[in-house]
Amino acid sequence: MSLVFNSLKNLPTPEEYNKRKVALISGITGQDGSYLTELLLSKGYEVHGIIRRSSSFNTGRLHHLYEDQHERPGKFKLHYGDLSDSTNLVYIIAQVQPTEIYNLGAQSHVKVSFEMAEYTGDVDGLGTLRLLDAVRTCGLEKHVRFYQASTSELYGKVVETPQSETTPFYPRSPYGCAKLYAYWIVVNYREAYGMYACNGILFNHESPRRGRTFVTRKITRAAADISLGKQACLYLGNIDAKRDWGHARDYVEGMWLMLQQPKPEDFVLATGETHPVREFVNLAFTALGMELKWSGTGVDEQATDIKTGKVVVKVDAQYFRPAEVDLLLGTPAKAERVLGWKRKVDFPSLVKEMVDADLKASKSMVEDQN
Ligand code: NDP
Ligand code: GDR
Repeated sequence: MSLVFNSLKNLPTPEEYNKRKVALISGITGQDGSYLTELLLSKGYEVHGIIRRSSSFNTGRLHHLYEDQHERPGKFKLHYGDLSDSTNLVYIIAQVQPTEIYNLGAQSHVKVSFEMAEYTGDVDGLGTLRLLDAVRTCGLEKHVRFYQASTSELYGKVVETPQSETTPFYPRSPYGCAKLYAYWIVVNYREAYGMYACNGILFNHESPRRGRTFVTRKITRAAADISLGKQACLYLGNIDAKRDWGHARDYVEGMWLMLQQPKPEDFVLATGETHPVREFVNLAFTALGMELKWSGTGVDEQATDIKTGKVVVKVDAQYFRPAEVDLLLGTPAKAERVLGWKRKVDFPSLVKEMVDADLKASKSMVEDQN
């Protein structure tokens, strides 16, 4: 702990401290972490990320940036750590002395959270508390600006639409419940200790870097593979669920804007549009020159490619969740008014960008195999 006490002795004044631009990101290896790192480096920040030790390679989304850092030494550094390890978090914060912390680290898969409820609560809920307390242990609570990756899953069961900063919460999964704790502990530390801490209540955001088990990426990868004859059929769960889908690159800009304001507040980032999973499926296959005809109902529903007569999508009950969030539709009105935030990518362009990227990747794998 001597590092912490040394860091306290050498602490600059708040003015000196905040002249520096040093960001610490948990969850840097994820979809949002990679886009946020690109944004912050482009703005001249020194960026530090917390990565988990893994027996397999987990820094693929950062590879291009890591290569670059040889050209910009000292601007980008990764530290081994975990949101379940308090001492490690204190050590990293004492070493880095960040001016901004973005807490993106989480077990972020809603369905998995039903199978790993305690772990999800520990990392997504208590992990946020550990990070906030690490800031206080280092004596930085009046210096650091803190962003919490809150989520539209807090709304869960529909109480009202569109969902805004004042809509009551009703989470529907262990993930949603863990994130609810994190949301309130951020509000509490802001009020109790005067910390600059914000919740970004972000609706679903996707990209070609989206994890492969989330529905959008699962669809675009499978559609690309099916169009090339590498896969026969895509199996999905509830295709009637509706989501408000934006592009991750637009949303990380909103995260940064939240930490540049005169006072800390919570903001929704959303598009103001909602679409069923089925519509995403139709658009993805259409982008690849296929046209789907749906038949059957419930778990017997399926889609046939009109041109070939082959069944290319089937509903499979194993992908249904014990409790579902049927409809998400947010309003970005406050973020647009206060932050000047505006999303740039619309829904059809998002689907197209993801399909094109997966088609290209799938084709290059075909060529590799030949
Ligand atoms: P990802 O699942 O792509 O990334 C999650 C990140 O958290 C990964 O870097 C992962 O590391 C890391 N992580 C997981 N467990 C731990 C742990 N125990 N300690 C430290 N790090 C850990 O998520 P996204 O980038 O999509 O989302 C970022 C954040 O925003 C998450 O908190 C998510 O819950 C939240 N969110 C996401 C939305 C979306 O639509 N994408 C919408 C609203 C909120 P590893 O690579 O090693 O697995
Ligand atoms: P979500 O994203 O649960 O909204 O959480 P996901 O893409 O997993 O599901 C969206 C909707 O699609 C339905 N669905 C399927 N989902 C998956 N993953 N796989 C399937 O085969 C499938 N078939 C249908 C789901 O039931 C659901 O209704 C994401 C995560 O990024 C969270 O971390 C984040 O907080 C929220 O978005 C906002």
